[in-house]
Amino acid sequence: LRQQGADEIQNSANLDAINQIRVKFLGKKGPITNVLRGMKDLSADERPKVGKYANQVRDDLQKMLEERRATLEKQLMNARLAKESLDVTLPGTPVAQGQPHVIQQVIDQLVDLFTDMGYEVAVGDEVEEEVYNFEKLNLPKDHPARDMQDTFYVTHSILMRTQTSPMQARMLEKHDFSQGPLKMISPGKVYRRDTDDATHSHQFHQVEGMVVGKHVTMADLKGTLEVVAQHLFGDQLKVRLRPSYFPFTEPSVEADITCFNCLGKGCAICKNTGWIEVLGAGMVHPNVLKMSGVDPEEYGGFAFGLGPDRFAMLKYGVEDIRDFYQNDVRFLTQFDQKG
Ligand code: FA5
Repeated sequence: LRQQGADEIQNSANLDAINQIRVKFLGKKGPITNVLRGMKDLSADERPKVGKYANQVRDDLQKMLEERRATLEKQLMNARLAKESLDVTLPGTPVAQGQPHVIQQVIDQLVDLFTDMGYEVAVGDEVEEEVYNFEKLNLPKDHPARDMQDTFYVTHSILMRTQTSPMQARMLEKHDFSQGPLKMISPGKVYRRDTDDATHSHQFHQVEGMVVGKHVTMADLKGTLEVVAQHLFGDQLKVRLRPSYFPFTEPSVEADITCFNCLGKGCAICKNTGWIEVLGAGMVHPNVLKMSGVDPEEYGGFAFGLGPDRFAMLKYGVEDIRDFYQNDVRFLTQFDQKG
């Protein structure tokens, strides 16, 4: 019986077979149980001998069953490990990495430049009160210059800001001039009911800049703009100021930079003029200072508003502003900082 059990155990192929063998040999209806049950019919002499032997066979079979079970389990585990093993030497699948949008890259460059020059960065809200977007910038209701910036209204007194200039009024109101001049830039999105075309978008970006203190002059404005242009486009570029009109600056100017493409010689980008218009600026209007509680007799300064979308177009030779807003990764990854 022991030999038969041993053979069957040795040949068992899986855990199910082991269980069946256990039931067959050691179960309630199995031969060993039978022998032990029949002990009462044996003589007192035979009983201990038969009992001892039967117990021995049962223990041996039990031990063999356990050993076989352990072996089979180990084989099973090894097979599973082999199947599930990872080849750590396989090259990985490259994961596409994001990057700042090209316009954000231009804004970041400007913010870095100005913070290096001691400007603070003030970020305003895209949803703005009408008084800050217009009235406090010397643009009373019914002023014809409001037509220059066709506006999306949210309610009758709340609007999507048409420019970052409201931050001029907000910062003038907040600034403590006894602590020194106000030097700030304010980048952000603005909205206008412009019809989209190659150089206009209904949503675009501006970077506002303002310096107000004692003895700030137009020469400071020109010098500052020169630094900006040269930082973005190269050392040879010059800035030219042309008279213009904004209600919140007097005098007002528009700034042109030497065409970075032909360096003033004349090409298609600058329509053969050698110059490209990049921003509006001027000396802060005394009315704007007064309305924000700053004495124009004592303090004065300059402000400018530039369009980083247009800067990015110039810098990278992008011919249509709408390309920036279509989120085509094939277009956007061209401006990968890493590449
Ligand atoms: C203004 O918005 C004034 N707030 C700028 C200013 C600030 C003047 C401080 C004086 C002092 P303007 O409407 O020209 O100005 O816009 C400024 C710049 O924004 C333009 O030079 C241009 O680069 C950009 N811009 C204007 N409209 C659009 C548009 N629809 N799409 C893309 N860029 C635009």
